[in-house]
Parts: sequence; C-alpha cells; structure tokens
Amino acid sequence: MITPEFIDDYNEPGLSRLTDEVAHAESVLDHGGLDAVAIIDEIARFPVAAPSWAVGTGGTRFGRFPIGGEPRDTFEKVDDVAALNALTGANRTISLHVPWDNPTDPEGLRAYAEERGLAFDAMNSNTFQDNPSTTENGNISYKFGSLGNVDEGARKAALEHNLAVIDLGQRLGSKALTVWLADGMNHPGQASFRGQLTRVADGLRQIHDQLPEDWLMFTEHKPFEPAFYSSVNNDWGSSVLLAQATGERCKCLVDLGHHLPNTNIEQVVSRVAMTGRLGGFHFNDSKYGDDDLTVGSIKPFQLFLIFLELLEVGGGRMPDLAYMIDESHNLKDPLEDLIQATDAIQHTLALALCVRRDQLTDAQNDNDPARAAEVLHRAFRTDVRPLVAEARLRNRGAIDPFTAYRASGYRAAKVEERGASSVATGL
Ligand SMILES: [Mn+2]
Repeated sequence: MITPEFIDDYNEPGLSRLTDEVAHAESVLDHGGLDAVAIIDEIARFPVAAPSWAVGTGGTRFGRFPIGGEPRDTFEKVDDVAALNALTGANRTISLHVPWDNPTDPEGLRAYAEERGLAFDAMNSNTFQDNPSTTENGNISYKFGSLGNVDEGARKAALEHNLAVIDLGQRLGSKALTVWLADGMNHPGQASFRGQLTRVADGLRQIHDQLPEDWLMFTEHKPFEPAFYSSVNNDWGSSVLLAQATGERCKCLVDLGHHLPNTNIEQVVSRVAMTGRLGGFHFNDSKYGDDDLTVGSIKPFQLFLIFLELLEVGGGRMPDLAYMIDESHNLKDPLEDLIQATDAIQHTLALALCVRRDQLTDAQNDNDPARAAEVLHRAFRTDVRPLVAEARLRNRGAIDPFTAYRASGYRAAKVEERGASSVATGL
C-alpha cells in the first residue's frame, strides 16, 4: 500500500518551494483577471475514474508483454487503483468490466474498496466476446452480433447479460451501465442497416425498462473495429438516435479514440450536449484509430478545446458527467501511465479554466478571430503546474505523483507478491 504517511514524507521537502510557486502563479493569474483559488478548487473537486482493465498491460493482436506484478483478481485491481488514488487524490472510483471482473462476493468486494477509499463507477457489459452466459448454451454466439443479431437466442443472452451486470452493479453501489457493442458488419450486404439498428434500439429499450430508478445508461459509439465495414453505433448521430429511442435515462458516452482521424471532437461534444444526451467520457488519445494512448499525449490542444466546451456546458465548472480514463498500456507500467493521464486531465482542465470566457465572447461578437486566438493561446500557454500540484496536495496526494510512485517501490513489491508473470484479465 502507498500510505498517506509515505506521501506526506515524500512531499515535505518540496512544500516551501510549492508555496512560492503557487503565490507567483496567483499573482500572474490575478493580473490576467483570473481567480487562482477558484481554479485550484475546481481541479481539486474534479474526479476521474480508473478502469479495472487498465491496471494490467494491454495487448495488441501482435502480442502482449506483461510487466510483472499484475493484479490477479478484482481485489488486487482495487489495490492498484487505491495506490493510484493515494498518489493523485483524483481517482476515487473504479469501473468494472464483466465478466473480466466477475466477483463471487460483491458485498465483500464493495467493503474492501470502501476500506480503501474507493467506490464503483459505471459498470461495463461485454457482449463482444462469447462468455460463460453464451458458451453454456452451445448454439448461442455473439459472432454475428449481440443485441443486433438476427438470432433471437443471441439477443436474449445479451439482454440477460446486461441485466446481470446491472444486478451486480447494484450490489457494488454503482449507478450506471455503459453499453459498448461490437455489432456491425465486415462485409457489404451481410446484414440490413435498418434491421440491425432497429434490433439494437429495441434491446437497449428493454434494458432501460429494467434500469433501477437512480441509474443511468450510456451508449458508446465507435466507427470501426472489430466490425470493419460498418458498426451499428458508428458515430455521435447514431448514438444520439439510439439514446433517444432507448429512454430518458440513456445518454451518450464519448470515447475520444472512437473517432476517425481529424474528426472535430470538440464540436461533437458541443452537439451532443445540445441534444441533452451528453453522459460521459472515456479519456485517451490517438494518432490513427482507437489507439488508447495516454490522454493529451498526441493532441493536447484538442483536449484543451474539449474541456473548454465542457466548461461551457457546466457554466464555468465541469458538468456532472461520468468521466473515466480508457487506455491500453502496451509499453509503460500501467500505473505510471494512469498517473500521467490523470495529471494531463487535471492540467488541461486548469488551462481551460484560464480562458477568459467574457473576452472570447467579445472577440466572437466582434468577428475578430485573431483576438479570439489570443484569448485561447494566452490561457493555453499559462504555467498551471503549481495550481495542479496544490490541488493534489489538498486531496492528500503527491506534489509529483510520478516520482513518488517510483520512489515507493510499489511495482517491485507487487512483483514479489503476485509474481513476475501474473497477467490481468482484459484484452
Ligand atoms: Mn471506451
């Protein structure tokens, strides 16, 4: 475990320097008409969930290189997220993926997480692989789809799986279900576009009919993979249509990597928000496709513009949506990447909070794009690192969580405890 005492000791030598840096940043921001304390408040308040499947290494279809000491079950995944949260103070929930996570004692798992200061975020169902609920019945398979399959047995298995995930989530204290479907086609003419969309909408509506009153459900779009000719829920337009057909408490989840190259994602966010159906985010970054790289590592300015849209939706603060990191770590230590992802999210939020919205609106109303660019760039080039560190400190996290993690010896201890060749469940 990474204890608060370890964090305090690690922070101690850097405290007075941080105080000076925060004072300097406050004076710079004050000069620009910004309230640094309000920015620190918002960074400290904003949480982002960690997915259970990202504390192990992710593979590609060309192989997988386990890092050693990977969690062997969901309890150990909770341990890793607790270590992450001890360092960042911002990852206060964990999101499970069923049946990669299939706890036999949900109440025990819930108590175990609560003891470590964690709660359960949105539950993720999995009908993109055959799993125990389908293989028990030999003639049922998701090979040709789940909720959108022409085969009634496959549709029924997918519905029952989603209801079982909701039931498990209720026992864990979760309040949402995320449904990402692989349904689609690899070959033109393989299925009817209309038929698939109608069946998926019908299946989602049946799930929604049995959704607990205080729950939300999310549809998550993606243009391709594993279906390489068409996906049923391929883009934000289809996602909104499906959410509208499903019911009031069905919203759209935007996974940043689930867009074709050069898609204007900040505009997607704005549009979905205007329909009233924006429900949540999966943060990652990409160069070509669903690369699941570290959020903010490839297109940091795009992430900044996305946060700017979110702050507009929330009236100057982050709207109350489901935010989660969804990355795959092929090369880095997964915990180090999650630390860097959380830092990138907090850092970019701080930059977006530095935008003088009143000045931007004035420039827009004067048709002055150069002045609008000045407003954005002044914010984007602000050094907000001391504000982020101060917010982390306030949450009893580490001023510099990356170096604190390396100094903690956590990975080496886990290799010792769990073995050098343990492999976490997931893709
Ligand atoms: Mn996702």
